[in-house]
Amino acid sequence: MKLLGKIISLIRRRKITEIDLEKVIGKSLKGNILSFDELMALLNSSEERLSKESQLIKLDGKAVFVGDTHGDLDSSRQVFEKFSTEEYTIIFLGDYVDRGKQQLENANFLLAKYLKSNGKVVLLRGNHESPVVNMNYGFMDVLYHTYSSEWPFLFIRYNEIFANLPYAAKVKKLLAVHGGIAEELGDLKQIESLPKKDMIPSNRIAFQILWNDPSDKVEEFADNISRGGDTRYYGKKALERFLHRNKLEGLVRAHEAYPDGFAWLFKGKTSTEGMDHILLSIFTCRYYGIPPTVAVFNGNRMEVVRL
Ligand SMILES: [Mn+2]
Repeated sequence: MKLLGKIISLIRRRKITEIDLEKVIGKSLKGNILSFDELMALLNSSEERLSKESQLIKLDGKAVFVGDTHGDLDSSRQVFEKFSTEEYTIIFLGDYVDRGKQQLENANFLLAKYLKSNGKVVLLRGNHESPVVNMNYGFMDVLYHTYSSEWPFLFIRYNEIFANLPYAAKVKKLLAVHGGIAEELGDLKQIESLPKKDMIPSNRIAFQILWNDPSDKVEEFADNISRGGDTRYYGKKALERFLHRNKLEGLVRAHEAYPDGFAWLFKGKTSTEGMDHILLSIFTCRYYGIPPTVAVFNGNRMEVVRL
């Protein structure tokens, strides 16, 4: 009966939504752990908002693109110190948990900033925002060591929230995703109709958007030998065709830590100043021995900036 009572109490707490976002942000920045009820309120409120987001966020104006942060709270904090949400929409390209030192703090900080921001903070989904990945690369362990017997419930709950994160953002003629384009993806409308709450994810297009890598050794698509599974490489021809069909000019993605913190791939013309390639890869986590880097788009010009 004791266990049943506990389960009922946990289920009831799925309804708590009253939250002090400043307190969550302050605690996260100090590395303090949120109480179970604070955390439930944060996750419940996040789910309520995220479940209503389109899978493809459409934006105009200035934007900052932030690559993988993987528990690097310092980088996430620095982004907000350097770039104001009054001027920019800040688009995080996924992979908030696993690997780094402050995974819980980073995820909670970003969710709170998202809730506070009225659309000026966008959190896209990465391949690590899925239980099949974050049970193996650190996040589940962090929950286990932080929340004692409540950890399995929280592990599911976080992943329920992650499964509501959108897959793509469009800023003028640029598209932003975590990994890249997918083999069966022709039209942007297919992104808009991707299922929400797809935890694994089981949808093939969603899966490849999160996992695929660009390669200049491939023209169209090929097996991604470095990642395996059903992941693919995509080449310049495939990307050009996709961009052209959707009246786009470039792709901004993360997912790979290039030595400089960024890489330009696939030479080609765009109307964006500073952009003579059609793909920009960006990475923002300092734990890979690379300089954490973001991409700043002022509406006409793209610039790569180190944090
Ligand atoms: Mn990734």
